[in-house]
Amino acid sequence: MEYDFRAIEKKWQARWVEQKTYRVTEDKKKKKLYVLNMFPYPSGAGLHVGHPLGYIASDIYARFKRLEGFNVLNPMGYDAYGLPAEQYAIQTGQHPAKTTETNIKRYREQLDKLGFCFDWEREVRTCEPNYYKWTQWAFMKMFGSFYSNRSLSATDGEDKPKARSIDELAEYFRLNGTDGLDRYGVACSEELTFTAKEWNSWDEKRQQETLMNYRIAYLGETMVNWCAELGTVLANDEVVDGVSVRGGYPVVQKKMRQWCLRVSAYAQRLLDGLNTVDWTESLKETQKNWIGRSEGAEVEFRVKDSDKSFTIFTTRADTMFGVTFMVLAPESDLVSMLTTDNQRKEVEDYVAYVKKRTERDRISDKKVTGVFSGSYAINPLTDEPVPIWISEYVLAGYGTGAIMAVPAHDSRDYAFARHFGLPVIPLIEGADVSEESFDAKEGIVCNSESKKLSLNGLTVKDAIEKTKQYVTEQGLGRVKVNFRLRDAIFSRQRYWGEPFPVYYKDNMPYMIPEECLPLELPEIDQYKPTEDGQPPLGHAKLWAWDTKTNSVVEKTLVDNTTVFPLELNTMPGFAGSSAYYLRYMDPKNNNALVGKEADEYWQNVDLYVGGTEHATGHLIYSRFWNKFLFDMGVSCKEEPYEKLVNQGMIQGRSNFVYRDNIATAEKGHPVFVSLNLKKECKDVTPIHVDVNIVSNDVLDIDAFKSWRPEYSDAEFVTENGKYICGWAIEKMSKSMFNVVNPDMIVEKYGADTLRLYEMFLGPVEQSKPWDTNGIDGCHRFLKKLWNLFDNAINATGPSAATKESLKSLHKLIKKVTQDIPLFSYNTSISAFMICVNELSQQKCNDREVMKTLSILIAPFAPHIAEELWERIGGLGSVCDAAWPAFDEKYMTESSIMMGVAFNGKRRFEMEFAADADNKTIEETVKNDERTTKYTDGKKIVKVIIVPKRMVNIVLGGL
Ligand code: ANZ
Repeated sequence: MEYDFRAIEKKWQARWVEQKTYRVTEDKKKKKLYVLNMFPYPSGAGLHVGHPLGYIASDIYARFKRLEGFNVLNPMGYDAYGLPAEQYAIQTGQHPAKTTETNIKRYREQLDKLGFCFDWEREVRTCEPNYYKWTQWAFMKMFGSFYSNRSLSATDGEDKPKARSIDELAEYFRLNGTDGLDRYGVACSEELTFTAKEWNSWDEKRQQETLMNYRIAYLGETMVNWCAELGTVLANDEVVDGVSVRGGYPVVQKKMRQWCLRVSAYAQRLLDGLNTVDWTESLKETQKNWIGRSEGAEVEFRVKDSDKSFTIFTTRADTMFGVTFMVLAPESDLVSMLTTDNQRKEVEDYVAYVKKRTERDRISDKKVTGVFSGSYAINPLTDEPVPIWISEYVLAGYGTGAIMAVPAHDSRDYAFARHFGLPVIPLIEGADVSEESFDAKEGIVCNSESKKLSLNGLTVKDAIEKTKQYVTEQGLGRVKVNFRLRDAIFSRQRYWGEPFPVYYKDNMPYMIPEECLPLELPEIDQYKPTEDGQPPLGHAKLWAWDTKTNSVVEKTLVDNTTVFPLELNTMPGFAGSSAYYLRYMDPKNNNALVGKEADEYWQNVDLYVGGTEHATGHLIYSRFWNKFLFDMGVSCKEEPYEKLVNQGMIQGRSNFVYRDNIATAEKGHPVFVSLNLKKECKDVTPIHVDVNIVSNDVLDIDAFKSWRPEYSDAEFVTENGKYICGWAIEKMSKSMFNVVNPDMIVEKYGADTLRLYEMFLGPVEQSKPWDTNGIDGCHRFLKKLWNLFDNAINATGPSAATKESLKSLHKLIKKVTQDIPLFSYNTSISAFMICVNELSQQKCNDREVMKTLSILIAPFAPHIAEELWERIGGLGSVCDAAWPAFDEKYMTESSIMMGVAFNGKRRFEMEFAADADNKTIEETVKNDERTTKYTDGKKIVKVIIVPKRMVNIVLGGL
């Protein structure tokens, strides 16, 4: 029988649906295992062969674990909100829901063809109300919470850093104001001080505004790239040189009130959690850098001839003797406070210049800019005045937005001092102060002595400690840990995202009642911002909240007494992807994001597979989100993803044709020369050709002509009748015409071949080029496997596995069982190829061997495995079989073959027991008839035995 992969794959895909083979329920009798792929954004282009790489890798693992007896959850869904659908809507008027639906359908068809073991009953789509209800719900809980290191109720004794109800904080303010609050480590945007009396005298609005400073989801003033002409906020990469990429309109930095999430409160826990998960070191390092923990000190500097002072953050308190100027961030409130009248004009011009620069420009640009404020600060250790400057290299959002500058030991300060002619005081003995030699962490401190403190002779480390201690004792400052991790801006001026469950009363936000969730995204007729610069939801007619009926009503009814305007921003892309793994555990639950039972059973994700592009954004936000839900008692594990594997990228293998420009000009029509002829041409231009009309680097000329009609009259100079294309490895992209669609491969070779081949290309984590040319090898292997079974099925009479066959099989069991947990699939596949070759040579037709073989191949090539399993007499689905155990006894050799040589000439072979000793071997050889023949009466002088290989008999004379 032929290997008819098309019929087989169709049959089993239908059978799996019909029999609900991949449906999974919480089964307490079995151990759980949760495998998760980063869910896709369903783009219009569909899947290319690079996309399924991770899905195949995790599918193999999921199937393997199921065979090992685990109850495996392997769900799939769609990250369905996003910009491309919205942009398409702006261009064409097509509702993004429609585009998204069409794209999802296409994805699903493509995914279904690849034979994944997804439980589609658990599918989630982030744009569906019954899903985003829980995104809105979590946001509401964050609004209702603050974060502190300890509980504020003294009797409680609870001591854990976590999110707590904002009511607890309001109650504290009622009783104490902010008095004593610093003992609890309460996270906030700004340190506030007020008394209980003040708090109690404030109206609701003032109290609400104050609480906003502490909420985990809060409205905060943040800097955005504002483009007045486009009426919208732009992302950093939409702005170049102070103008919008689209339209070239001016963009300025503007403070805007936006929803933010206090991710920074969780910085330490996000850092600590990395010690408990099984991720690669490089990924952990990326996260650590992003979180950016930095231990230092905050020190107060007085302003000369003034009662004002300001605080700076430094990690090098030891360098205070080398301070020759101070620098403020241009956005800092200190700027207007410290600028003298003489300098005001110059400072204002400078601040206006910086407003046009994005933070990215400011960090990456090496240009030195700045302006003197006119004021001086007093160095608290030397009592000497130093000038206060303003410069964009100090960022407003980090530390205190003000620094002490030590040009001898910091390269940015050095560049600044050189540019503006400020002094440089070296502080390390023998250190050469130049731009290249700032790293003085190992040196001995000098030039650091005053009446107050002496650091001379100390190491840098000791000097830092001594200074910190002095500063703290003298009340000049305090030890401070800073994190680079910022709060996340959570508002987007877009349509296609989750609406906020928020209405505004007297300009303050209020949540709609929890039982009214979800608040559904309203219909609008235009997807652009409004004329007056409101986000697209400004176009919605039915978008106001009636507090009497608790329902959405016409905007015209807003009276600001019972009917209020609803929030016009929507949530960003990462909102829906932050807790989706929890929803898969219990996707249909209408009463909770995830029910207790499901959560306690599935716990968290055992294996998470996805791309490195999510190493910071998604993985930070979703870990934060999960920790918050953990604090709320919703998720039972602090860390959502135990093990994480990043699959590599599949690069494209592009093909080229070569235009001979001279011949083209001479003949008046395009002339293309084959690859190996091009060296004879003086002037050739390589032109990308669609890889789908090239096979084994041979061009389908007719297909090329119809693909590019402008070349329909072209002449092709071939080699042996073939036009050979050149090739190169490039990014897989439409513009390089090297995108390989998996549908075509499936059509031609079948999904099992595609699955095997993607894994055979190389280690899962590595990036590697796609090369369709190699796929035949994998396909041939499956045919060979098929034939092996075919022979066994057609064989008549009883059969028993030979020792060799059992050895081949058990070698394979051992290899595959070891390789799969290491994601070393390419080596597993090589082992399969070797084993199938051996079994074919051995003419093995033992049914038990075949049965085991079909179980082993099932994770990799599930369709053919099912078919073979059924044909060989397996019961039910091969998915429910048990993974075979390998037995060492089949692998040890019971006997060995050794060559027998006479005077170095190999004459014949003999079999010995594997454990035979040299004496037995020598005796057996001597007694063999053939030995008598080859000795031919000569004397045996010596017998040399090379263990397990050779017996050499040295003969003497007669
Ligand atoms: C004096 C000094 C001397 C510094 C020296 C460094 C080296 P990390 O490790 O990233 O926390 N700094 C503080 N706030 C800043 C801001 N808002 N924008 C730009 N720079 C800022 O870096 C902390 C150091 O970066 C601080 O220590 C401060 O410069 C600077 F030899 O103070 B340092």
